[in-house]
Amino acid sequence: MFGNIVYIGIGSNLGDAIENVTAAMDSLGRLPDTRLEKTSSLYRTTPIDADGDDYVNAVAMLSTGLSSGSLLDALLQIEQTFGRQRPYRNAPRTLDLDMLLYNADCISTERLTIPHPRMMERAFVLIPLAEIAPDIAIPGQKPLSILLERVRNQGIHRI
Ligand code: PH2
Ligand code: MG
Ligand code: MG
Repeated sequence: MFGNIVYIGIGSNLGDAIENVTAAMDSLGRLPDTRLEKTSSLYRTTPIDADGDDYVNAVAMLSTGLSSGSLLDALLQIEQTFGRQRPYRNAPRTLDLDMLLYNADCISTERLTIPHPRMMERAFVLIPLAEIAPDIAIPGQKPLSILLERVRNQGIHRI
C-alpha cells in the first residue's frame, strides 16, 4: 500500500471499448510506485455532452507514491499509448483517464482540478465510484447518496 489514495475515471467509445478499458486497468496497475487496489464493474453509458457511440466507463482505485502532477503525466502517457487523439472537445476517444480524487485534496492548478469539476453531475462516474467506495466523502460536496439521486435519469447499465 502506497501513501496516497486516488480514484481514476476510465472511459472509451472508440475501437474495442471493453478491451480498451480492461487493458487500461492493467496499465494503471503497472505504474511505478503504484498498486491497483480496486476496480469497478464496466458500465455501458449514454454520451453526455459528447457525440459518437455509447461509452464504456469504469472507476479504479489506486494507492500510489506518485505526486498528483507525476500521476497526471503518467495518465496522459497511457492515453497516448492507446492512440488517443483530440480533434475537438469531447471527441470520441480510445481512452480517457481522468483523475477524480487525490486523497481528500483540493487541487487547482493550470493542469489539474481535483476533485474533478464535472464528476458530481455524471452518473458514469458516480455509480462506479459508489460501487467501490460507497462511503467516500467528496471534498466540499454533499454525500454521495444525494449526488447519486440527482443523476438517476442518466443512461447507464452495468455490463
Ligand atoms: N466523457 C466525457 C464527455 N461525455 N459521456 C459518457 N457517457 N462517458 C464519458 O466518459 C464521457 C462522456 C468527457 O471526457
Ligand atoms: Mg473525461
Ligand atoms: Mg480526460
